[in-house]
Amino acid sequence: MPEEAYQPPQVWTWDPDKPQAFGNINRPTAGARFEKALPVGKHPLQLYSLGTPNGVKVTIMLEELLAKGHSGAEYDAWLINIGEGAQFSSGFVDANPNSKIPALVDRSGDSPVRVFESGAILLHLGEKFGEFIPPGDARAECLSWLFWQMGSTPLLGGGFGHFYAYAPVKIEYAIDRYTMEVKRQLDLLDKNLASRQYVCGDEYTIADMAIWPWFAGLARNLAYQAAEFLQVHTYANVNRWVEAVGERPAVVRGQMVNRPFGDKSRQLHERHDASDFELRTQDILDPDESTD
Ligand SMILES: N[C@@H](CCC(=O)N[C@@H](CS)C(=O)NCC(=O)O)C(=O)O
Repeated sequence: MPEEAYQPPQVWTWDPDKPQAFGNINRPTAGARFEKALPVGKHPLQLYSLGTPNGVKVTIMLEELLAKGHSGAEYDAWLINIGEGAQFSSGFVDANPNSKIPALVDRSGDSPVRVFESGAILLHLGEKFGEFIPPGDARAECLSWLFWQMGSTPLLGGGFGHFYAYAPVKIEYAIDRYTMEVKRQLDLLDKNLASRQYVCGDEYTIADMAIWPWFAGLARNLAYQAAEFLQVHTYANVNRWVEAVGERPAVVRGQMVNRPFGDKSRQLHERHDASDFELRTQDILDPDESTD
């Protein structure tokens, strides 16, 4: 391995002028950077999010609950543009002190309850409506895969995706390290899905909703344009599951919510009513530019 030029100093200091992907928003401190309240709509659930894999998990769950007839799952979805730093407003930090989407405020009770971390939001909603978390022994399997996702995909996104697609320099050591881990994750999922229809068994659960957006992104070459590099097509069971889950109408709708990029007919920046999917997509609201 070539000798590295960089030698870490005794004490790290932040240099905001160093080239860094997402350098305009990243700082080594937490907390609000400006005063701004969050908007509040008419529904019991208020979601503050963006259509990234972590955001999409929750909109899929809400659309699945509504498809099952749970009117209490009606929600207002507000767009949080993380590229512009909207996650650092005082209102958002009140909803999620970690300043990352998604954040949910459940206003169905006497006082608002904030829930942050997508896994916690899926659990909160699953328990609240008694759906998509199987009872008995299967519950432990479901929660195990849910928490597997929480622990594993930061290595996919923050590790592999960052160094393969975003870092200003291509570092072979970092790309090798995280590629090895992502291919291991793909192989693990593929082996797991060899004997079951869904991640936890033959029932579709919150674990599928958590894991699917990340691995569907890889399989469909939407995440980091790395499908060929990772040879994702060779994981046949993963691809079969990606297709099956992706055909669910709630999954199709969930991916449209809070999505400010891609095909305009698939972009629903804010969602306040079921009719918005037909009436308020960007190709209708902003017809002048037909694509991106
Ligand atoms: N573990 C968190 C991860 C959330 C997360 O990383 N969100 C990203 C977008 S996918 C974000 O908001 N990033 C903004 C930032 O880091 O400033 C979860 O599952 O909710």
